[in-house]
Amino acid sequence: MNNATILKIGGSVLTDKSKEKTLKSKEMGRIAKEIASAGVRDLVIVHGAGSFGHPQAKRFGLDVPGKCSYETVVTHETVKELNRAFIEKLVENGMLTMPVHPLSCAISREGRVENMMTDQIRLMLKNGIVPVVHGDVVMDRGWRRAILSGDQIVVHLARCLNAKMVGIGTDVDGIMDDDEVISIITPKTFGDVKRLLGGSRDIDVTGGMSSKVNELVKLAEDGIPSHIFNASRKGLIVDFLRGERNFGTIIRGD
Ligand code: IP8
Repeated sequence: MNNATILKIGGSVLTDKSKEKTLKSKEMGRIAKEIASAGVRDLVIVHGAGSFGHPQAKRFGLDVPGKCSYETVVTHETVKELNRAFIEKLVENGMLTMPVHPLSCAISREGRVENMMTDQIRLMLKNGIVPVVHGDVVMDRGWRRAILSGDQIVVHLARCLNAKMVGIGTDVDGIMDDDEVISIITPKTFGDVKRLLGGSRDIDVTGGMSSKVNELVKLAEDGIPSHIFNASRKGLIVDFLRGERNFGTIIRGD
């Protein structure tokens, strides 16, 4: 398979990260409508956890190695609530979607994804279904349990499915140099860009923009380009899905 498009919608786009477990319902509806209206085949959606995972993971200490407690389950169930809410909106807009929960099909080693079953995702795509995956708590070989970010999942799936394009919908216009969006980053220019990358304004146990771009540059080195853009701006998700590339930041090989 090399036709898959992977679209990540950040948790800060779907939820209010300043208030625990708070959906941006109208935004979620608008985003679902945009995705549905683009009508692309072989689409995999991945979403972040936002206020349905980060504050809980921080409070329960899940961002550092430790035992598998009841709180681990609570955090997983909380991200699942967000996943269900998003799927409902996608279904309301006529999309055939199915949830994929990484806790049940992925494992990590010291916080890095080690293995994720993807046969079910391939079969979903073959049957015209859009899998909706998310950042999650997973069982970890070294740390017992770990937080696996949607960004790591995006990169892993992109490699497994040999994706043709990866879109990262965030709440910023791309990678910024002062007020200017950097339109292209390559492995060669990444060194200069690193100093501009910060963490996250809100609680974020998985590292914010810096770790995101790091992962995407490695993906670009393997020949899979990605596109960081502002999914909070109306119309850009449709534009991305229809192949327009004249906005945001493209990360590609040389
Ligand atoms: O928002 C984090 O996923 P992300 C998952 O994609 C949890 O980094 C449970 C905090």
